[in-house]
This record gives sequence, C-alpha cells and structure tokens, in this order.
Amino acid sequence: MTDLQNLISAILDGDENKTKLLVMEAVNQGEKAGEIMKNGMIAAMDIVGEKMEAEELFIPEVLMSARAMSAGVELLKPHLAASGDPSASLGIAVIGSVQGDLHDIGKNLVRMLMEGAGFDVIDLGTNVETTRFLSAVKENKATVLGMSALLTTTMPMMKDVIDLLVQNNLRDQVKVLVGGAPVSEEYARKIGADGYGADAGSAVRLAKSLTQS
Ligand code: B1M
Repeated sequence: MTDLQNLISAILDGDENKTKLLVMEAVNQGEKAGEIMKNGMIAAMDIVGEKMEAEELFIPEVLMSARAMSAGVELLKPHLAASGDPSASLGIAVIGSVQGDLHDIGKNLVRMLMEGAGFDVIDLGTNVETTRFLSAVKENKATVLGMSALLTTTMPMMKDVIDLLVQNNLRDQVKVLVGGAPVSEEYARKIGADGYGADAGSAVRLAKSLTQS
C-alpha cells in the first residue's frame, strides 16, 4: 500500500508536475486507480474544501489544486476506464454540470467511467442551460441524462430540467441520474430523478442497471 500523503500535499500545494509524478509512481507501485483517486485525490479536495470554507484558502489557490487534481485524473483515466467493454455500446448518455455551476471534476470522473463502461457520452460541459439539456436529449435520443451540481444554489436546476422533460413528453425516453456533493438520495427522489450516484462508480453501476432493466 503506497503512502498517498505526499500526493495529498502536492494537490494542496497546487503542484501539477509533482501530482502527475506521484500518481504515476503510485500506479507503478501497483496501487489501484480507484484507491489513488479516493484516498489521495478526493481526500485532498475534501481538505481543500474545508480550508476554503474556513477562509484559509482562496479561489486562486483552490483553482491551482483543482488543476493539479485534473492533471492527475487525466493520467489515471486509462486505468479507471479499463473496466468495461467499449465495443458494446450501452446507448447515448448526455451529461453536464447544471446552469450556474462551474465545478466539473466530479462530472468529468463520471463521464470517464461511463465511457469506460461502454456508453457513448455527450458532455455538455459546465453551466449548462436547462433548455440545452433538453435539446441534447431530444436530438441524440439519449437514454441517460446525468446532471451534476456542487452548490446548494444550483441544485434546483436539476428539477427545472426534469420538469422541462415532462412538459416536452421526453421524460419516459430517458433515465435521469443526479449527483454532486450536496445532492442526496432523498433529494433525487423528491425532484423525480430515477437515481442518485454518491460517487462516480455507483453512478455508472446505476446507469447500467437502469438502462438494462
Ligand atoms: Co467550489 N465550492 N466554489 N470551487 N469547490 C465547493 C463545492 C464548496 C463545498 C467549498 C466549501 O465552501 N466548503 C462550496 C459550496 C457550498 C455550498 O453550496 N453548500 C463551494 C463554493 C461556495 C464555491 C464558490 C461559490 C466560491 C466563490 O466564488 N465564493 C464558487 C462557485 C463557482 C460556480 O460554480 N459558479 C466556487 C468555485 C470553485 C473553483 C472554480 C475555484 C473550483 C472548481 C474547479 C473545477 O471544478 N474545475 C472549486 C472547487 C475545486 C471546490 C471543492 C474544493 C472541490 C470540488 C471537487 O472537485 N471535488 C469543493 C469542496 C468539496 O466538495 N469538498 C467546493 C472532487 C470531486 C471528485 O468530487 O465533485 O463531489 P465531487 O464529485 C464526486 C461525487 O459528488 C460524485 O462523483 C464524484 C466522485 O466520484 N458526483 C456525481 C459528482 N457529480 C456527479 C454526477 C452524477 C453522479 C455522481 O450523476 C450524473
């Protein structure tokens, strides 16, 4: 078991090069990609979040940590996505961070794992307008819609999108999956989503089970 403390420190320092080096070192030492992600990188971002809340870190530093984390995630991508059979498409999934929300690290992780599992993923990016989700589902005949929200103020956008799907008679065509730190199973049920993913792995398992049932 590799000591991931140095990786956590590199992300906290926003040191992109050191982060990449330590991720590769951990991979080469046989550490599982999922462990590196959970106990190294996500653990580091949790500390960043605590420090941000306590006003010990400010946006420029948080952005540097986020960039370091994203660079590490890119390196882990082939190891994380290797679990599925990409030759067998599981259908089209549209994914994005909701209107007003610029956070995309978690959403990108979900996208990578969904691609690895065999979904054709259309990533609409961040700050996605409610009507853009609707048109992407319609135009691409998507069978999964994934929405990510990291702010309590942007969570209600998920319900707006679901309401729009209902109004446009598209709700039965697509399984709606929601996630992000402030979102919960209970909230997902309340707004009429089909499922909630606490993390990227469970989100993908759920997307598979919802579309194959
Ligand atoms: Co922001 N931010 N941020 N931030 N930021 C949080 C979310 C916050 C909790 C920090 C804090 O105060 N403790 C807080 C929200 C408070 C709240 O609403 N209750 C906050 C705030 C306040 C803000 C600003 C308002 C700050 C300001 O400007 N004053 C601002 C808002 C900008 C906006 O969106 N309009 C802001 C800005 C930023 C940065 C741009 C600097 C940067 C984002 C960079 C980027 O994403 N490219 C940033 C960051 C990095 C964070 C923290 C520190 C880390 C988020 C992260 O990437 N985590 C965050 C604190 C925290 O969450 N610990 C914080 C790692 C990532 C892997 O986890 O995204 O949760 P996460 O994804 C998980 C699961 O949630 C799940 O899978 C992933 C893991 O496997 N998941 C899904 C996610 N989406 C899913 C979708 C699914 C299923 C599962 O289905 C579709």
